[in-house]
Amino acid sequence: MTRGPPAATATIKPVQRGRHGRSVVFNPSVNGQRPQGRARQRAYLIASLRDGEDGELTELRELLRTAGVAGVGEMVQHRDHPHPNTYLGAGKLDELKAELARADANLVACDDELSPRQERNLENTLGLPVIDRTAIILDIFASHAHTAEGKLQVELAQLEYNLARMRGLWSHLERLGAGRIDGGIGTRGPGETQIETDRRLARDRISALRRKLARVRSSRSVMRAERNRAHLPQVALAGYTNAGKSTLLNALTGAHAGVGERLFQTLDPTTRVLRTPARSYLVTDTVGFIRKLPHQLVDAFGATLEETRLADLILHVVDASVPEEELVAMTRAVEDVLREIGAHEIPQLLVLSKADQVDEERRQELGRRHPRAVLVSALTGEGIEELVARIEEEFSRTLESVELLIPYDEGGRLAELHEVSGELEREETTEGVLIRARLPATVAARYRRFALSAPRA
Ligand SMILES: Nc1nc2c(ncn2[C@@H]2O[C@H](COP(=O)(O)OP(=O)(O)OP(=O)(O)O)[C@@H](O)[C@H]2O)c(=O)[nH]1
Ligand SMILES: [Mg+2]
Repeated sequence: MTRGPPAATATIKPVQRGRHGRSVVFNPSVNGQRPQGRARQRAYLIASLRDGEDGELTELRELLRTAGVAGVGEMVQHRDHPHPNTYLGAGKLDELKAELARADANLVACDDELSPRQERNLENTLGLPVIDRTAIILDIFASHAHTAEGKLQVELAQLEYNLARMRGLWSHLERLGAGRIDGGIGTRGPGETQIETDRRLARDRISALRRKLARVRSSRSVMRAERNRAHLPQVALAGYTNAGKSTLLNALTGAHAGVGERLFQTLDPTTRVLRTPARSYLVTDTVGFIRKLPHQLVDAFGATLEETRLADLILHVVDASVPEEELVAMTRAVEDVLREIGAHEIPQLLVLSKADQVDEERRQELGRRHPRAVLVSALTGEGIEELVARIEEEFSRTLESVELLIPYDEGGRLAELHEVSGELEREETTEGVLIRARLPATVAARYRRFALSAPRA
């Protein structure tokens, strides 16, 4: 086991966890190989749900599987709110304790983010390490981060999560008088406690990470500025994790974005060009969303999510092979994150994916419930043409007639305009090339400084 008995765990955990942005709870793979046979980490899943909430902890199980941890049992308590001190009620905890032994669990996984106090009390009561949903998601992100920016973002999110835990732990230890280093010259009086030192180190590291991220990002915003110069309409794929976004990007653009059956396969944005007879588009695939997405991640991934915020059109991809109730819940979770990052006013197209997994009856139901949506299968190609047509339609609806005067020393603009408008009229004048074209509104706006006259509808 990676952690000591609960009493000791409380004192060493924050220091252990914070080190390289990786938690010590999981060790899902060795050289990419997952352990065979009896799983090393056998988690018992717990959740406090409100009446009427789905009692199946499928998603938590899936998150654990992605992190390389087996689920060996689950227990749900229905109550209005989780217990503020122990998450589950006292009676339920007794029941759980017996179950843990029976199921031979060596870890307890909670479907919500726990307060440091809840976590500590649970560990003390149950005698096993307890991890919460946030720690699991952070761990998955840590093992899926590949680029420098991705790694920095995850480390920042993990440190912030741990810092909150240290604070909780610190007040706890202060009360016990355990945090103070006694004896020795210079340590008496109002000296720093160990936990204060750890917190200060964590804060320093957080500041250093923020500075590094800013540097990495400024080079990425340069890349984005270059893309913007191409003046192509920007389309972003957004959706729940595992919805099929990367597969769809590949089907639309012939790209080779990474696809995986596990959650949070994609963390870094991938942008590819989609060429249609009318014009070209930039399509960006980025990190998937999930219910109760840790706010530390939303903060840390702010710049990555900006790709979505800057889009002209969002393709909201949702897995159509799941029951309607789940589909609605996932759609809502995505809407929530889009609102949180300020992308909720961008026009959206609902894309129902994995059509090959949907039977005739469900197709009709989907048609009734989501009449504006496009049903596609990236696997069989079904609906892809229609989706491209719908993307064209979205931009065509906003076409504006523009007259632009492109000075001769801005000749590069002409090629761009051809790419973005398909057909255009051009006339050489003494001041430059006069262009008459019809452009999508968002694109026209980017050429405003070359405009001869106000746009006409
Ligand atoms: N049957 C079927 N499976 C699909 C289809 N599209 C994607 N999948 C599968 O769904 C799983 C998730 O696909 P991804 O494209 O990685 O999903 P994603 O939305 O990019 O996921 P994250 O990057 O984790 O957010 C993979 O196992 C795909 O093979 C489809 O049209 N039909
Ligand atoms: Mg993906």
